[in-house]
Amino acid sequence: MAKKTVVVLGVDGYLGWATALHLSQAGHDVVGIDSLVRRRWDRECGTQSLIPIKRMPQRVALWKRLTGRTIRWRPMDLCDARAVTELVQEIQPDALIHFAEQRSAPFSMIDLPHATLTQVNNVVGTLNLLFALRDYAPHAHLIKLGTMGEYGTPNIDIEEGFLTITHNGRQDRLPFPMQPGSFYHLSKLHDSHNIQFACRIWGLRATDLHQGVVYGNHTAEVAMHPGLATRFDYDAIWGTVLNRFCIQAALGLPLTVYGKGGQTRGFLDIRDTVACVRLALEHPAAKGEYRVFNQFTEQFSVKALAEKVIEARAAHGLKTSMLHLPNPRVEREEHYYNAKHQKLLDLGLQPHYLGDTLIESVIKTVEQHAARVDPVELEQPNVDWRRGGTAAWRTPVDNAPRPVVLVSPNSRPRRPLRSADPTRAAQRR
Ligand code: NAD
Ligand code: USQ
Repeated sequence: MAKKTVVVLGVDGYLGWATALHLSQAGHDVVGIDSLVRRRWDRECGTQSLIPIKRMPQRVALWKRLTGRTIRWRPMDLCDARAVTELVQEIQPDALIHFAEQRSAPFSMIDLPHATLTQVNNVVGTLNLLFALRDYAPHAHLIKLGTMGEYGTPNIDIEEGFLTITHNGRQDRLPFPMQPGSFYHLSKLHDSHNIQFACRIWGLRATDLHQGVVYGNHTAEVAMHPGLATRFDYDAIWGTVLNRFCIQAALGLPLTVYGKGGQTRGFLDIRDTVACVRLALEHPAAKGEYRVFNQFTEQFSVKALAEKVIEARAAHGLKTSMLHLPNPRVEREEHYYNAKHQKLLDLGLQPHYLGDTLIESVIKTVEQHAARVDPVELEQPNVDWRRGGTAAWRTPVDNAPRPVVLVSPNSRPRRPLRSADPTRAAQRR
């Protein structure tokens, strides 16, 4: 495979960092871009990665020391049109992998400013890229991280981006009908429309990876050294569901299933995320082509996921419970779900399916960092789709303990814990 010059946008994030390492290790020349805004949003929300992550200059220096490979790190905001244009003009990339967005559905539902921030950051950043590509690198391949959540949960099979429809005796292949479930998911759909339009009118080439929910924290490269760790979110705003369940299980807390738990989603291991991106990179879209790959390997209901975690723990004689909380989101809790995901398999993806070993390895990682856990984050959701953020979503100004907002009739009030308490965490295990 010929070496490519690849710009990874969002390189400081959970998936961007792991992908940059994977592509660098595969011999590609990687330029890493990030505005570090996610670290600022963490400070605003009072959240942090469970696993400590180094600063970008330290991470790339360590990678160089361990492997001799260079990742060219550049701090940059994708919403700065001039900077994006200059970058594309100067680097002349073969491909750009675009992870650099606000990616939390709850964050986008806190209030009007957060919905606006999400859509402006995501849509404007992507538009800046599209115009820079039109003017300075029209042959470059844009690989954009979209989301399975763009489709919603229709009562028909979900295809990979397009659906052939016969209507009044005529037939056409049209974009699959979309029903996103948050202002964040809507921002991804707006991006998809803009990218598809740019491919059609300017002849750009793009792959929209409609990715499911990612779990896990190890890839071959990340595992080389603790200083190469990628971030791992577990809180109620940024933490994704399986990562949260593993942390709750590790601390002996109940697994927080929202509503009935029949909500079904596509899931994948982070090792498959980096493999899928590499497959898309090494098999580019044609000129003028906008293609969609559904990027997940298995589908589960939230309740089935919780049961898997409970079983994995039971195998070690540990009892874990499940707590059904009133659903803070407006989403179907029992529905049909059958999403196609063939195209990446056809390109050679060899999936890592979810098993007890993975759950146990995540739980082991959690145990190593248990002292950093803020249990309040694991108890109750702090953003409601109907009412927005509760008083508990942001960092308290005086750094006093945050009140625990109780929304479940089954749970008893707990003493609020603001900062990590190693003794209590150890007692829970
Ligand atoms: P993340 O928050 O860990 O990383 C995103 C990175 O992008 C952060 O480092 C942030 O600072 C940066 N960023 C955001 N806006 C920027 C801007 N305007 N300019 C420059 N940098 C900016 O998120 P993640 O979990 O790594 O997700 C990456 C992408 O994958 C997102 O687009 C997300 O929508 C998509 N995705 C993630 C998941 C998942 O389960 N994590 C699933 C499906 C899709
Ligand atoms: N859920 C629970 N309990 C929890 C947390 C979540 O039951 O403690 C449920 C939610 O109600 C939802 C499902 O789990 O039905 C998934 O929630 P999530 O927070 O894991 O994922 P989501 O908000 O959909 O967002 C994540 C990423 C986002 C990405 C998306 C892929 O944060 O960037 O786009 O997964 S997808 O879900 O396919 O759209």
